Amino acid sequence: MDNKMFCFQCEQTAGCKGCMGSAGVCGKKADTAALQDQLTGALIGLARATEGNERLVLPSTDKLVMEGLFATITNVNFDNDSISDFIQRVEEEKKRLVPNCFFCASSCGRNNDYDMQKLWTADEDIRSLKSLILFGIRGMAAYAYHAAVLGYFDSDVNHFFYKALYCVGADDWGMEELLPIVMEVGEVNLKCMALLDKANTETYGNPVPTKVTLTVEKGPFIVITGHDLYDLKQLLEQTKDKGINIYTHGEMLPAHGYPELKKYPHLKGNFGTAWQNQQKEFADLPAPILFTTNCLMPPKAGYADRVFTTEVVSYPELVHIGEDKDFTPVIEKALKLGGYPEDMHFTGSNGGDTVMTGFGHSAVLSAADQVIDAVKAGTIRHFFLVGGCDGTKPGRNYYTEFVKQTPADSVILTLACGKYRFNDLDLGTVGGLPRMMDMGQCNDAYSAIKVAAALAEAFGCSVNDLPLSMVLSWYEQKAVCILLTLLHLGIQNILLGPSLPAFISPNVLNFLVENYNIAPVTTPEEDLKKILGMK
Ligand code: SF4
Ligand code: SF3
Repeated sequence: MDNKMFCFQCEQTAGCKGCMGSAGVCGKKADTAALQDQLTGALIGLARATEGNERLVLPSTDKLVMEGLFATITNVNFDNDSISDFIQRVEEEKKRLVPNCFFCASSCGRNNDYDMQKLWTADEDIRSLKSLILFGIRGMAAYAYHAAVLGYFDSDVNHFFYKALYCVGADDWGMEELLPIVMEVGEVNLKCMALLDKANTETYGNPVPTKVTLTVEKGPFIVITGHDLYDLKQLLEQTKDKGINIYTHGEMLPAHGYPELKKYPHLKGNFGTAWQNQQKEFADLPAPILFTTNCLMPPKAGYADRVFTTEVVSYPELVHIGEDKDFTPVIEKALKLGGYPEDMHFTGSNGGDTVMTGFGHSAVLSAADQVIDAVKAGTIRHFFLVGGCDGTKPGRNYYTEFVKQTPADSVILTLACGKYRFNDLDLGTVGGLPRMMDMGQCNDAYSAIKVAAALAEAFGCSVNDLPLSMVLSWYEQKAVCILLTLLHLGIQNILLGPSLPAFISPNVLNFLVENYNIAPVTTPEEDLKKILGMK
């Protein structure tokens, strides 16, 4: 194969090694991959230029860094023009920070952009640790961005982006120097997720348990997908009293639980299953689809004229909604397409026609006494956190089977888009609580952490001693920063699937196994036997 590109940042990377041909498995072309590398190298140059110039760093500099990192996440931005524009903005910002470097006759190279080839061809352990840092901060940048659009910032989080980028570009750093930075990604991401949780709950209220229909009513409608609640809010406002209904898709589903969003009567339900089914599910949709973040797959010609992007999401030829958030083109498209002539009854992956969401930390902890009593009485024997991303690999059926096979005296906490494999199952109740509770988007891993910490406190033990097991699925880079946060918190015995990241070298894996007992998933039967026999 012609090595035109190198990218191994997501779970579906070619041959579990790396996408190296003329396009990646996700559809990212080699020239786009090269531009994304150039953008990352420019961001490292910018981070270098902030050294000693901290007082010149503006909120707009921080925002640019977040956007630049966010734009390189899997399934976000496939548009060369848009990425070139980011590169130019980063170069201009660098020029503002270190103007003299651009006219220096004998450049010292200290503020140069970084050549990412050096990273991809580095010693495998160094490449592995730097990948954990880089992919982790890409995921974290998305969370910081969602908080920032709601007016929430954390200077520690913002500063860390520069520090981490600087480390990625440090060619003389060894494992001893890089390992602490890897763990720091997890630590700072905890702060970042706390910030986003604060931003979301202070702006839209604490989520409440909510039943969401999968039926799409007749008449014009818009499907909105991705993670950005601010975009949903603007869309709900702009479609008020226009006879247009709004349906969530993918990671937007948990929006139904937020009081300030669910109050809109035209926020009707959820359309579709997990992101990897979009090319099939959008094919005949008589409605526009608005992408606010990942996961965007290259749209098929049959429906591309109905797909709109906003924020840092971009795809050549698609209409992009800019910062003014004027959704008129989306609204006009919805009215023109007209929706279904009659109500359409869709079902989830297992035939269910509704799903539940809204079990954030506030809702779960308000039932803390009930939970503790049920555990003490032996009514609840075990908690499983089955969370993370979805993807195309057939092996991901593991998660459906795992959930189906969990015993009736256990509780399933879930989050992120992997839950579409089982969230329409009716698992009944235990100890007066629903057996399955959807805590929200991937960033709501923060809720799971809060609940686990509260249970540990109530039982006077560590999280590792709770009857709680984490069975995680990963796909893109947000999963990387969440995993690092769990490791930072000292959480052990995590089961990770459907396969381990290609960027984890054997030595780094050994470190993770020895210190955290992290293990790949095997079969639901074996893993359940191991877990329930273990505690
Ligand atoms: Fe391949 Fe994933 Fe990179 Fe896309 S994001 S090119 S699928 S490794
Ligand atoms: Fe899903 Fe793409 Fe990761 Fe936010 S939306 S979890 S895969």
